[in-house]
Amino acid sequence: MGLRRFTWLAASAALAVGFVAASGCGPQGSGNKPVGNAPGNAAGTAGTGGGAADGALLSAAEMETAKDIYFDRCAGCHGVLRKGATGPNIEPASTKPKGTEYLKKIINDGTDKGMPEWGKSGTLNAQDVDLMARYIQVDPPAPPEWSLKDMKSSHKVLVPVAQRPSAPPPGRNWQNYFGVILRDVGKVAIIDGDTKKVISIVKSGFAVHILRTSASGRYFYTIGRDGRVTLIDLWMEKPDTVAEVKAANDARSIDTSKFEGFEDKYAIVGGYWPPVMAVLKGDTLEPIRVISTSSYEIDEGTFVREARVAAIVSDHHHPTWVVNIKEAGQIWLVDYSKLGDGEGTVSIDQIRAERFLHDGGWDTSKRYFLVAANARNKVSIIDTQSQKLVKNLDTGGVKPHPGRGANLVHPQFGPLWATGHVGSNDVTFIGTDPDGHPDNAFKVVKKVQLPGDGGGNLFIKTHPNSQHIYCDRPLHPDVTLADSIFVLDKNSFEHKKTLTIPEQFRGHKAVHLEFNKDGNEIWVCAWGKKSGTGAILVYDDKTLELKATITDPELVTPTGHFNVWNTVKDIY
Ligand code: DHE
Repeated sequence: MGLRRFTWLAASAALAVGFVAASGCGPQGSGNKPVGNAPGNAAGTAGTGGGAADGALLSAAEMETAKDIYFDRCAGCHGVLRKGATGPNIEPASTKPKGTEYLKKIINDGTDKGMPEWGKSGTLNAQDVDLMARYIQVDPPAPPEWSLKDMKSSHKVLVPVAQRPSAPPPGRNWQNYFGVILRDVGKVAIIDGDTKKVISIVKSGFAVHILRTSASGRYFYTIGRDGRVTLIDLWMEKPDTVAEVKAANDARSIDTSKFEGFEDKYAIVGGYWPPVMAVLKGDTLEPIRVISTSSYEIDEGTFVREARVAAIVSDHHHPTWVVNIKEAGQIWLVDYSKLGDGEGTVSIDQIRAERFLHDGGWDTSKRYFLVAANARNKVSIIDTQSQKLVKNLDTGGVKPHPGRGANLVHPQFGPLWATGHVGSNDVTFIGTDPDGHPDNAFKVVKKVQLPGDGGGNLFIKTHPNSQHIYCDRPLHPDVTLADSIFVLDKNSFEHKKTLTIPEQFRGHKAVHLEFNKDGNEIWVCAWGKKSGTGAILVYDDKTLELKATITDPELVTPTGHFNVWNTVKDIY
């Protein structure tokens, strides 16, 4: 399964193997010590783990492979400790009663609730599927920690601030650059949105998840699934990495300080493992503060070690970051105004919201933040001015997944924010203007269905200059839906057109949507396999016709793309 991104604790691996060695079961002398109970052994005599329900064994080598596959493919939804979040709890107590054959079927075929079809899609082969079905019946090994000291020792400034350009590249509309994630090759492409030319390919962390910009727009920050952050300077003639740091072992989110007076000063990384917020200096990535997010969940007050950081957004009106603590169900407003060089104070206001927070974005006014608690079918809405929860709103769909959502001003309903769903074909529109449209505020004012059964939607996007709302469906098992984009009319909400991707990219997933700076082009990633190249498809927002296809031998597995201007201003 490729390189190991996660250096698991030798001690934990040894422990896992040691448990079996102590239990004295399984084939011996092969050099690969078995993990799990041999048939006939009383399962669970040491801990809840052991072998699979039907006694299948994992050798030490299989254990290593399985840990890497689990980290790459499963941990995001189920958690490294397997207690569940977007996906269900898959600790041995839940998985063992189901048995290996049943688990293989789920891993191979996926489910209509959003579990990908890992086997059918060709991502995992039959051997891997079998291995993972057995692995999730064994106790999860302890994942490694990552301290501020570790972060500091991984930190590198490749181009000192004084040696960087003092002005933007002449003659370039750099605020219309796009940063494109090339997921499986650990790179990011910088594309000039005007010329549609790839101007730079920059190395990044493993399977970069998102890009965000500094408040000035000059820097792109990338966050890899391995917690590696790279800082890309867009003022260079050929944009390149100027600093890097590994801020966690597993991460998904990053943002920067956008409040007046703090532009480009700080970046904040959200760790999945360890579950932390790490604050970095904005122009060098020097780590200056780390704060654990392990906490007590809001349902019953149980301590959650793996309380991970999901979405982070930067408040434009206050010196705060809005940090979503997934498993705890809390939204933290983190005030960085007194942090200084890391020695000062960070104050945190904790808002009880809903468990399993995932992704979300601002309303048009940037006062309200709306985030999906996807495993609860809810959107939590907070007011960043009063620092209070407004509502946990049932979306009426299954597993809301907005990305950052889509904002529009409807002639009848006023300002609305919209989300699609992974588990159903609903697109839900929520009123966000309590002053101007109090009757609609924070209610579902409209729900429309995308064509065809099932969900599979991940991202939804619009722009103030556009009359359209665009929805992808990359997780839909039907390839003809997964490679299409669905366009809704902003006023009537009607499904206006389905954009099909060009013939040579059929079967690629059409994923993630982003407008150019002027809001007259919508860009879509055609996400194929690592063995081939993908593309960026540019559609004209007025005519809904394909306007350009950006290809390049290096454009492999594009999964997300971010326009500088729209990311700085949080336009979506
Ligand atoms: Fe994402 C956003 C987590 C799978 C592409 N994804 C996010 C955010 C989180 C998250 C918490 C919000 C970040 C923010 O705003 O600060 N994503 C996760 C997962 O835990 C999950 C379900 C499983 C995993 O192991 O990572 C997951 N995500 C995926 C994918 O499979 C996608 C399609 C491709 C990939 O990277 O593997 C994918 N996620 C994205 C993208 C965004 C994102 C492109 C940014 C959306 C935006 O417009 O801002």
